[in-house]
Amino acid sequence: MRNTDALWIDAYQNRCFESGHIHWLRGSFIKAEHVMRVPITCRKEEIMKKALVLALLMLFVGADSLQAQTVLKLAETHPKGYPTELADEYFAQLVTERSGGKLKVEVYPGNQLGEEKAAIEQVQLGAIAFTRVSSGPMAEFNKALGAFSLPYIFDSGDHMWSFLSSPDGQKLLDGLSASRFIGLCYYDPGARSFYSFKPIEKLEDLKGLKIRVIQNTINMELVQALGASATPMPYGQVFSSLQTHVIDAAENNFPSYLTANHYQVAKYYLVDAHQRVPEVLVMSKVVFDGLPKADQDLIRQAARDSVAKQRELWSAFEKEAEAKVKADGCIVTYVKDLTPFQNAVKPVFAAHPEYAEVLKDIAKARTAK
Ligand code: GTR
Repeated sequence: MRNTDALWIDAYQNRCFESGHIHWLRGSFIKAEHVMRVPITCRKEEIMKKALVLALLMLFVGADSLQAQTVLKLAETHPKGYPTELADEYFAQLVTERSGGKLKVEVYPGNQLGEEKAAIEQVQLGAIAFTRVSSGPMAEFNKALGAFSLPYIFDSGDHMWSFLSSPDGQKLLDGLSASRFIGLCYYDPGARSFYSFKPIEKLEDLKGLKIRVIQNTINMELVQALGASATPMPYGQVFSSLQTHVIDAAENNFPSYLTANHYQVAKYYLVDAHQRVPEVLVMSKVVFDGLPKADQDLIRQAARDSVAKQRELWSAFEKEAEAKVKADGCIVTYVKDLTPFQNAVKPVFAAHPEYAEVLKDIAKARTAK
């Protein structure tokens, strides 16, 4: 036997061993010319087998899942079907489609990944890629965003969007990178107002109430300035706290009041629209920095493109939610003259001279086209 024959036998044994056909060799001398043929037969079988396995895999799991995919999680407080959640889904769909399936954004609604503060912390660390949250809790991580919690600073949704869409609004979003976030876009938050199971129809009715707030300094000061006491707590605990009278009141927009079922236990809603605290879609800077530039651009663009969708969904659902709670018997009172409220909160502004510049920009946006 020549050396080359021995090599062939070796190769043949190895292949057949791997494919479970070693018994073919036992006790028999294989001539070189046979060996030359046999391994080819054996390889063919293997190739056929592998092709069959691959075809079955494609059939059952789809060709997409066989390519390398980066899965990015997105944490959302609201339940499935809420306007911000639908916007997250739309954003996720754009990212998946535009990346040809290379990037996959998975949306986790209903606090599955934790309450907002915990989700923000995990995004900052890079354990979660994205979260859609209110800029209220974000202010604890990036002080500049606290400006949005100041009361009565926007006259209307149009005024707010005029600011958010301006370079000054973009500057606040971009400033998030200093706190290890990428501010991707703003979503519409509607207007926040107070509600309680006690009748509230005017400023004096708020006096002495224990009101739940989103945890941040300005919210605490705001509620105190109105003569009430502030109880910061996560969103997910508000319903049971109202039900068991741990708190007397809370404050939010009509869609949250409805979908979190607060309207069932706190029937009095006083429309003072004290805040419009923009929703933000943020990404972990650690995760963002680890992606190729093309993917970073794709994500930024998909987020920008999801804004119109969210605003459209929001505007329809805000009206629907208001009508639903009224139909359910909630007593909704609209404040006619905000002056006493605005006067009462003056100390909050006095305590925060650091927001003077941004307040000028916000005032400027009032008249901007
Ligand atoms: C909602 C907001 C949520 C959450 C909640 C709250 O309006 O969309 O992200 O911040 O308020 O009061 O905690």
